[in-house]
Amino acid sequence: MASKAASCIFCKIIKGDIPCFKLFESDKTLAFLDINPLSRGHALVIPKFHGEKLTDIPDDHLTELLPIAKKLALATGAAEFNILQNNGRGAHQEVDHVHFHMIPKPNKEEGLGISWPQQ
Ligand code: DGP
Repeated sequence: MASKAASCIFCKIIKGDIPCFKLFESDKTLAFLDINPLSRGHALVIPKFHGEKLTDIPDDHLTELLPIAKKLALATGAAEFNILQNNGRGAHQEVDHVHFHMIPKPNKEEGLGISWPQQ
């Protein structure tokens, strides 16, 4: 697992070796904007613990992920959004480090009034 973590793009983002637009950070969790967004505000929430699939991550490294995804969804003001978490190539996982997508759907009338929370 250690050698895979060394070449993992999200581990490099966690270490600061690759830049990202950071939305939230704690000792166990990082959230940042997706480089290839499906909508404005498309965010990724990841555990700092490296694991390819959800089943590889200890429970105590998972506890913040959904609350942070929820907080980011609320911060976008989007009335509708998707939370996605892919495991394995057949399930459309491209990056082998567990991540939750938070993908807002723009509000039909108001657009997406994003005001990101401070850390
Ligand atoms: P998935 O198919 O669930 O593994 O989605 C991986 C997502 O990761 C995809 O939407 C694009 C995003 N991504 C890949 N590389 C980078 C990167 O270097 N920076 C950021 N911010 N996002 C990335």
